[in-house]
Amino acid sequence: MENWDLFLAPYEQAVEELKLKLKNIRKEYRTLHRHTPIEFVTGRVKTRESILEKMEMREIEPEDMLIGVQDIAGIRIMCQFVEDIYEVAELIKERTDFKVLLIRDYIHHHKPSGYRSYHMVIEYPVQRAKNVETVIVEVQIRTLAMNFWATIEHSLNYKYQGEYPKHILERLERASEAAFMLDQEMSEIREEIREATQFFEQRYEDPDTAINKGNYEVNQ
Ligand code: 0O2
Ligand code: 0O2
Repeated sequence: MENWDLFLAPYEQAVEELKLKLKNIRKEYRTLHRHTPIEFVTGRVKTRESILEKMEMREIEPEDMLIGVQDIAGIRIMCQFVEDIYEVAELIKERTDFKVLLIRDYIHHHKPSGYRSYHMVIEYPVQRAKNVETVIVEVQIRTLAMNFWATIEHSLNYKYQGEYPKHILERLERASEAAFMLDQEMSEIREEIREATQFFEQRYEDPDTAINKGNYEVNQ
């Protein structure tokens, strides 16, 4: 690769644009006083070093880089509830500004590590100064509990490089199940949580209508 900055530029642009578009979905739901399936969005572009490291680890030849490393651009969408993940996935499938290439559902089929998340690989056209460059972006959709587990496991992985001692592996498995159970418990009471969130958001934005006119009952 001769010029990495030039190569990575459309990926940077794709991440910025997608973050903005997804954050606007959140805004739209909030304006309508509806429960938003998107809690928050983050994004990153892999560094040159990280791309080369992944290629070396997986023995990917330079000419296969674009097929072998599908997460050069990565978007992560965090949701409150598991049900929200599938709602966001539907919103993404219906969009006309990009195309979904493949889906990996690590929620129904979690990874042996205990990793749970819903991955979509999309093809996103980036309008450059004089041409359109279509880039591949990996979108990970997960609950806050799944994100908590994955973040901790990812940090530990730096130390152990996947070769966990038995006691840590067991704890990680147990923690993954605990996170899954937490999601299930939260799903059971999600209607109540949604109503409470909407009430407080409305009170914050519009104190007169929410409190003085007793709007607390409206969403029930
Ligand atoms: P807000 O108003 O906080 O919602 P940048 O690359 O700096 O231009 P950004 O979006 O600032 O882009 O950074 P990044 O790292 O991609 O995304 C971080 C966003 O995720 C920030 O939101 C954080 O507030 C939000 N975030 C991170 N962790 C949490 C969390 O645990 N809970 C919640 N609710 N949000 C979190 P913004 O974009 O600054 O906007
Ligand atoms: P980063 O920047 O560190 O997040 P394959 O495994 O071949 O089926 P591939 O290409 O690895 O497919 O894609 P996969 O597994 O669908 O998604 C890769 C990304 O998912 C990883 O990116 C992680 O972000 C996340 N991920 C997958 N498995 C795990 C896991 O066991 N633990 C954690 N914490 N995250 C996981 P990278 O490459 O690690 O990049």
